[in-house]
Amino acid sequence: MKSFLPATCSIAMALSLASCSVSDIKAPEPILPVPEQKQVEWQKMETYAFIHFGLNTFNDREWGYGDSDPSTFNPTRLDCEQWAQTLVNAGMKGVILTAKHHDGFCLWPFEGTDYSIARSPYKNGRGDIVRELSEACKKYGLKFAVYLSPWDRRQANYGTPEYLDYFYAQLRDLLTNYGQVFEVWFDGANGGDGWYGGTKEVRTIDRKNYYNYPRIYEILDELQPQAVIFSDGGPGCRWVGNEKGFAGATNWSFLRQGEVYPGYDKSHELQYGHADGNQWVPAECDVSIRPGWFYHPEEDDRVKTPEQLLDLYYRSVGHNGTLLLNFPVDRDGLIHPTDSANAVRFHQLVQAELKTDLLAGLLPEVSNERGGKFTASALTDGDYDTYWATADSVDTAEVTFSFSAPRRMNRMLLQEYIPLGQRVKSFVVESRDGDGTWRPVRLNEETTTIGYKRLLRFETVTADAIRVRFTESRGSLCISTISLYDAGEGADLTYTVPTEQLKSLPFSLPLLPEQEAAFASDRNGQTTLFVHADSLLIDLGAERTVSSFHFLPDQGETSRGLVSNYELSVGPDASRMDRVVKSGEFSNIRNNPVMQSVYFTPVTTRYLLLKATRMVVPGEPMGFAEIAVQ
Ligand code: FUL
Repeated sequence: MKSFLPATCSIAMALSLASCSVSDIKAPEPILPVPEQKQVEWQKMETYAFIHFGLNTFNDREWGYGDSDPSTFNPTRLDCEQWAQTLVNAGMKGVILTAKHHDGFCLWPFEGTDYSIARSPYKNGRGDIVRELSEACKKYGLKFAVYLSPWDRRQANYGTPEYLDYFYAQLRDLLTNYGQVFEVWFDGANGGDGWYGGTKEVRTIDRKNYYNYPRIYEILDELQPQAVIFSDGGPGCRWVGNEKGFAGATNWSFLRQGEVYPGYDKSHELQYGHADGNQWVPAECDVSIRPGWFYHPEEDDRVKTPEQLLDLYYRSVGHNGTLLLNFPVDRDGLIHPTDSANAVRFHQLVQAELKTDLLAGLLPEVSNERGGKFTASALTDGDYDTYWATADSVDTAEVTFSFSAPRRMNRMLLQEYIPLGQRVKSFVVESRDGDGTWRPVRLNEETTTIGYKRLLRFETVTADAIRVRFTESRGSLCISTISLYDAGEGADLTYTVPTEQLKSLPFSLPLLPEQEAAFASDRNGQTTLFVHADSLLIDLGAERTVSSFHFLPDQGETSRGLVSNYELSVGPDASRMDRVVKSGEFSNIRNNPVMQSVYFTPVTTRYLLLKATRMVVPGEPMGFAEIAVQ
């Protein structure tokens, strides 16, 4: 181990080191923006759960229109302790409950409406699921939080200033009567149409200004100052720009203040943050364990596998974000056994892969050290709040760990000390061969930002030394932790999401060139058929009895050609497609372009016609990665 002089000691002091005590050496100055303490605490939670539950659960909907009858809400075995226990076993540190989703139905007996649990058969109208879950959380040591949809498709006065009083009253009720919450979740979605007191119309609001967010922040600061506020652009934490559960490998915890609001048209930027941002707004990666956010029985065999969840963990928590994993509670009022088993197994996999830190307690050799308590030993002491820092003028450095004998390794964990800002812009990890040559480890993503936590999966190497070269930073380095693991045999597997195995009756698309039409039936989700018209004709070749239509939207990074509202018709020949079997919306397709299904009363027909009555982006061709008729 080389010895380095603390950079802040003058040469004169160095001559008599005794006069330069540990406490003389000051911490680096923060580099703005920096997090509030509550944002640091929030980030340390790493994984927490979402629960989507409500009238939608019983009406097979993703976005209730606001007209489902409260008497359909009838979970007969509901047990919030089962939820809490499952979540603890899955390693979750907290849970966010959809107290009210877009349909306006309240899971607590809010007095301002008759559209609540008080009007349901559940506990004869005396139930309160917000209370039941908040109490179960206390019992099982979970933090609790609420989702309250600003959009309300039930309320007659939605869109007027009076609705805001109603919304603020809901917020006050939730934040006054159910104990502390760690987060408040404001959904940016606003599809426009709804029941709205029976008017059944489209209402557009100014998504940036209508809700008067500054007023909402005041209410929150008054009632629950410790809560982190989620919305597309923060201010407490931000949406990651997708509902697939991952952030970019390059991920800054900053946004340019005031630029991002619900409906921001460059939401793909949110995966990466704004490198030049001036506000600390870290990313939260939300994803459902099933394709939909609410429970649908036909998704019972499409629950994400433990391996898929593990992959998401590396790309969310391991990409400087948090993982918000949704559990669609089922119609009994329980977390479904498959979801529970997969989530618990996922947690076990994380623990198994990152079990034994090969660097624990090792003292690395560093090319620069600030000195004082900011020494290299802080990197491996297991304490996030101690960190190794370089001198003020030093923004590149090397950290080398040597082993007495070669070791197998394939995972690395790095953490910056974020109370002083996010600094690292690029780094390289290299291992040393038996012949003394340094080679970069092989991985399939860039090594740029670190932030609160960065996890790397790299091809297994057996090496007698490993080093990290920090090659670019916004200032001196402040690194809290470096850990190294051998995730075991099979750790080199690259986890890919299997293409959906969709069964279908044979069909052809008579009005389209054969080669392009094939994209919709090649069972390769990466190829998409684009139809430059507002309808798609499907020919089953002969009369068949059918009862459902399915399609996977375009799966590109920004999905194109998303159909938002549709009409599905059948008819005896292609020129007489006049019997509409179903019409409706593909709820939430913009943010979550998963498989879409339309079920209808069985009908015998040779042709089906899907008409797009509204596109998410008007004027785009309709996109179909896969189609199936059953
Ligand atoms: C979206 C909503 O529209 C979905 O229904 C779901 O609640 C998801 C978490 O956020 O924007």
